[in-house]
Amino acid sequence: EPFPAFPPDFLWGVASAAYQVEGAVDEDGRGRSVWDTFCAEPGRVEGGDTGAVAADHYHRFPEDVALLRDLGVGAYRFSIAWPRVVPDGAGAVNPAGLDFYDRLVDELCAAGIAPAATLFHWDTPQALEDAGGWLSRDTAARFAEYAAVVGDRLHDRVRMWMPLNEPVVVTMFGYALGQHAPGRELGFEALPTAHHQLLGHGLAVQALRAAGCSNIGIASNHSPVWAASDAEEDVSAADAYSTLVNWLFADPVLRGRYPAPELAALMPGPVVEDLKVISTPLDWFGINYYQPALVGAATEGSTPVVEGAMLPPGLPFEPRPIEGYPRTDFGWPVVPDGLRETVAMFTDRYGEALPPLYITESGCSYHDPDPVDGRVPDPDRVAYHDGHLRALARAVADGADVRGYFAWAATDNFEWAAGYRERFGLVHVDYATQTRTPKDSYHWYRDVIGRAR
Ligand code: GCO
Repeated sequence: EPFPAFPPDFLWGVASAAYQVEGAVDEDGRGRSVWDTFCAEPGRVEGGDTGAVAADHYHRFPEDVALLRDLGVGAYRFSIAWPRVVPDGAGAVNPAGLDFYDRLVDELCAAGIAPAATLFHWDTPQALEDAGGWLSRDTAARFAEYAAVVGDRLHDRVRMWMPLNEPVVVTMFGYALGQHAPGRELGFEALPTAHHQLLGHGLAVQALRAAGCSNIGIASNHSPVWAASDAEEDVSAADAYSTLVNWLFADPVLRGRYPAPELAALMPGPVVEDLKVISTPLDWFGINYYQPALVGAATEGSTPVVEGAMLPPGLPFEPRPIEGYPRTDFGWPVVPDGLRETVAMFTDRYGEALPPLYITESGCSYHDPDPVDGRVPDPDRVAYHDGHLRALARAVADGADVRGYFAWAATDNFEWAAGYRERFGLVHVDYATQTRTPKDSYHWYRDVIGRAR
């Protein structure tokens, strides 16, 4: 099958996040974030790895932008570290922190690449966490203040804005299960962090608009939830799971309501009024997709686990392993059609209320060989993106309005609790020397982009 055609103005991009690539955690007045704290706690991150140096992007961004220019991407999705800009999360702004993003954005513009900025990719300022973090309603207001500061400085050059990245992961892994910073294990008591992030999102959208920013969306991760069987209890378990991981976050933004009254009832504050803010219309909606979920009814005596985290007891559902597909070296099943299915699930559910979509992330980790003669063969990564782009083309052919695809990730980087073992980049990073080597997937993606032009 020949590689499919995409609409002529389709946006080809790559993505990254501040804590995963920047390093320089103690430089130029950056405050501490919850990830600095989490990484310092023994046993939290594989191999004791931390983001203290990461891919040293803070110092090497000109080299990284040059690689992006040669790749030919139309846009680069990066995140702004809140603790660089507002070190304590509230109060004084750190001019040196803002200056860094100013330089990065200028470098991108000079390379003809549209800057696409995420405001929160999980690095909550530690001082705010100490005051309750996303369990506290105040954090939403502080987030909007920070958004206003960034918007004021960069509105003239940043072309796409995303206040939040993957709020479900922060709630589930950060506060409910404890696999991510801040490492809380609150179970369902973590639900207020969903509401407060969503409120922060809505307030930040308004603050960005007021600062003159346009083209505002969200990067939210979603996946089809397959029922383990046709049995009624499995189907309703899968529905319950999808309600929690998909619709709890998308419905408030796109419909201005929670997917179930039982969930709305668990949310703090003036929920009905907040939902008006949360559903402030967006210019587009961004989906991060990695893998589907397979879910069945809870079985007696089992201990359901999601990505290494034990779920609290008493849940009506349990995730099951997906068999019959290849797996990445991270152990994730490779299911390209799940991307088409995810897009279809959004178009079906929201119809006319759905703004244009972007795929704000998709990617895979393979434990690539070290470079030899300037080459890193990564055929499985090429196959991953090839398969997912073909699936996306089917979604577009079915009528979905998808405007772009951001491969995760530009370079190898710090993969959260998995540390540096997992490599998602199109560009290999030798962490001992910080040498960058474009992998075969980089050259493949450059050809795809080149042909599409
Ligand atoms: C994100 C992502 C990235 C991860 C990627 C691979 O959630 O936006 O978590 O930060 O590195 O998804 O796990």
